[in-house]
Amino acid sequence: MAYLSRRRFVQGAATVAAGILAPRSGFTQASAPRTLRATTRTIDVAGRAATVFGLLDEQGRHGLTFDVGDRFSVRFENRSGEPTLVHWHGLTPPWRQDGTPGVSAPLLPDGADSDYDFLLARPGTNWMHAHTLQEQRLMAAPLIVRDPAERSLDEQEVVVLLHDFSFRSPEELLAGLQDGSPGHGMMGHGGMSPEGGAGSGMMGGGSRSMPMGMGGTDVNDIEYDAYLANDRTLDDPEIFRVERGGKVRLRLINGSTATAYTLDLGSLDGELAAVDGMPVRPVVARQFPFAMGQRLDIRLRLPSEAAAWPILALREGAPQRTGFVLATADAPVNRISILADEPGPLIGIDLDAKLAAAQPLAERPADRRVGVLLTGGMHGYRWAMEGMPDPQPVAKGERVEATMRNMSMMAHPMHLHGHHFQVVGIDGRRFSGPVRDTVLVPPMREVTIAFDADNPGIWAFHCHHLYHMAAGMMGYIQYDRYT
Ligand SMILES: [Cu+2]
Repeated sequence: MAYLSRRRFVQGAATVAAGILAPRSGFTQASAPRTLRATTRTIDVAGRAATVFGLLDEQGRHGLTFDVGDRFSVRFENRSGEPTLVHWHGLTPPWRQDGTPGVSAPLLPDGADSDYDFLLARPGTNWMHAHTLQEQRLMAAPLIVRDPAERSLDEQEVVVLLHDFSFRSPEELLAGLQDGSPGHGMMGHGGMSPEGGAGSGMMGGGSRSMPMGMGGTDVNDIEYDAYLANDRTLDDPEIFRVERGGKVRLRLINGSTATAYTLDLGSLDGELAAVDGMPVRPVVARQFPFAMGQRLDIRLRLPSEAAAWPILALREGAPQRTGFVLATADAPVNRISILADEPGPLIGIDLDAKLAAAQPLAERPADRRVGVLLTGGMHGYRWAMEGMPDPQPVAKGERVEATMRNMSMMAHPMHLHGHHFQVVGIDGRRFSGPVRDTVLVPPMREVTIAFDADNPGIWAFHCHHLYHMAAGMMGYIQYDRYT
């Protein structure tokens, strides 16, 4: 997919830079360029030092926070020691600024900078991550676009990014999946050392690495060393101090590369306000399915007593869990085990089937229908999107509908870059579902999404399971005119 000559990219970058230097009298917000630095850092994972990447702002905070209406005026400094590029997951920039290496731009060399400048037209809980195996090594951070109108709600914002962590390199994990040999890629449940995990990594019954879920579907294909919430394991969690009776807005990001969860609020009722940063008609529940790449915005009204409320993420089909704690100033926080008594629930699309977008797409017949078969399996670890040309042509102004039928035994969280889509069909049943950017397609199920082709370019359309993507479950849509 070598779409861009180096020369054209340089010209594009010069245009962006000129835009930053141009008079900004038309802008309502003065927006001095922000700095985002890709770097390395050391975190402690279960008592062992781990070197991971970081994406830090000028003040050393993870990720970036803006107000809607700001410009995403950012100088990205790659000081990570490796070539990289970062994708703004949930934003809809001009395509050259999408951060998909080999498509929107080449990888940025270590030591180089790259400038970005576009309008942030929508609020939302988004995130940023390398569109490479570096995502596994925590090249990922929150990217929050606040709505200033919501400040009057007096909510405490709690931003948490989940991650699945391995002491092994992602290259080793992928190679292990592809050759399927014991001790590569997969580790034993609870095993904290590669040596200890190698032998016990095989699940009983010889089903290679995966626990088999109900109905014979495959759930997890990598056993990780730890599951993190803001870099912390559940036995040493981040504790957010909250007020009795206070209002909290959880902004949760599943930045895991290959792990889905059920978000479990325990005794608290949560009002789901947005999925993937896009508002939904509120739904109240205590548990929410949470696939890779997705975000959940959940509003809580805390009880008036002094207490601690663990918010857990239960690993799908396995007992591991991660999370964080909301606690009033005087409340003791009990130690929480990283293992539950039971495996976490399998997740599906029941929640999506119940959701309705607060701002649905306009009713309109499709101008173009695309059919995609999601195929593959553990044998040889090859995954694919079939039945769709690569790239799939679209034209500006079209309403496009894509029907994805999962012919494999694993669920696939499917992500389209550069657009938000509405879920408009599940197994042939039409409805006006949520608007989002990543939707889970469970095994042997069919999901139809609709989007308006309003952002010319070449855009990735892929599974957000990092290793499925790396092993072939990646396609593109390409506008007929996009320069
Ligand atoms: Cu997948």
